[in-house]
Amino acid sequence: MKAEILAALRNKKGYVSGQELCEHLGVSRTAVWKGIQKLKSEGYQIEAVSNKGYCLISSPDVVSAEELKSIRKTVWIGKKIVYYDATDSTNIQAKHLAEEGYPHGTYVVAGRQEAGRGRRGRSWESPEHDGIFMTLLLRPDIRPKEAPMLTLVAAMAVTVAVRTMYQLPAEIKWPNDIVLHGKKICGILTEMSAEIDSIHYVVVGIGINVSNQQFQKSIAPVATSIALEGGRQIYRAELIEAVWEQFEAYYDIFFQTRDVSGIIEAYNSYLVNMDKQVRVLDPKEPFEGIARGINGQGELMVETESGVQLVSSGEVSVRGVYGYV
Ligand code: BT5
Repeated sequence: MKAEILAALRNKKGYVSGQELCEHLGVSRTAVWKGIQKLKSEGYQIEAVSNKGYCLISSPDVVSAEELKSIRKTVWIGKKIVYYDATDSTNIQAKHLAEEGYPHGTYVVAGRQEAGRGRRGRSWESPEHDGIFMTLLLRPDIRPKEAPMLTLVAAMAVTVAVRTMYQLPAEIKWPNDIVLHGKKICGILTEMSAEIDSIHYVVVGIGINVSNQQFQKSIAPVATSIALEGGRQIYRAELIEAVWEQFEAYYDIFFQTRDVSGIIEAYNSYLVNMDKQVRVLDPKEPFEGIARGINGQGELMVETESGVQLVSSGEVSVRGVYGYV
């Protein structure tokens, strides 16, 4: 009910009469009034004027399923949204939901994570209210070797959403970090359940530092948040919606060819490593070279003395020769 009232208030500029709300939602005036009181108690500023009705003046920075549903503009992402105030990891929860049969496009979002995860057993700092912690469940008809490219699709979505909403120069550090002014604001963790040639499901986890003012000592030199880099008043729900809208757009392009050939140019234009000397932390053997952008398979092309090496994502990290980027 709250989500429907919110959506109705948002869809109409100016006032919506109580009568209109009752008819639109098919409920009594008392039910509408109760819904409005509940929203007010959660921090929504709603003005009520006799003979005119209700008007939404401002929304608090809440992330709840109701809030997200009321601003949803996506086509297939978020038909089902599962919200937790706190959970271990949204990737873990998304995998449980996948096993229970939840559909393609479902996403999980949490107020905080108690065991937020990075790649290769690393952890993701996930303090309450300061960040976005969410995971999208996909059941794509693609081959397992194509799934890591979804990390690149997600990186494009976050980068473009942050640039558009806050006019900040977000860049991509291949394959799974988004950086602002050289420090990390976002990490992406893509995991899948698959057989040799078919995928059961993929989960794409995205963590974004939104209003963090500080970080634990160990990551402070390389981590930052949108607020610390000058982002205006941030409503996490709006940013979540913007990321998913962009994700749908880039996913469509990806899905047409089952590769990232359609986004190479845009991706490379945001690539922080482009034409820079990088150190590739390959678990087998680290090496250095100059990053020359991605190819259609999402591999980073690194020019070395012995020729161009193609680095596939997954486990590998890339560093600047003098630091993090
Ligand atoms: C990542 O791994 O960057 C992937 C992070 C994905 C997090 C999301 S949150 C929603 C979903 N649910 C999860 O449980 N995970 C996903 P990796 O490239 O391995 O980087 C991890 C490293 O980043 C850590 O070892 C730290 O050095 C650093 N780090 C940890 N927390 C950070 C933070 N909040 N901001 C910036 N850097 C951080």
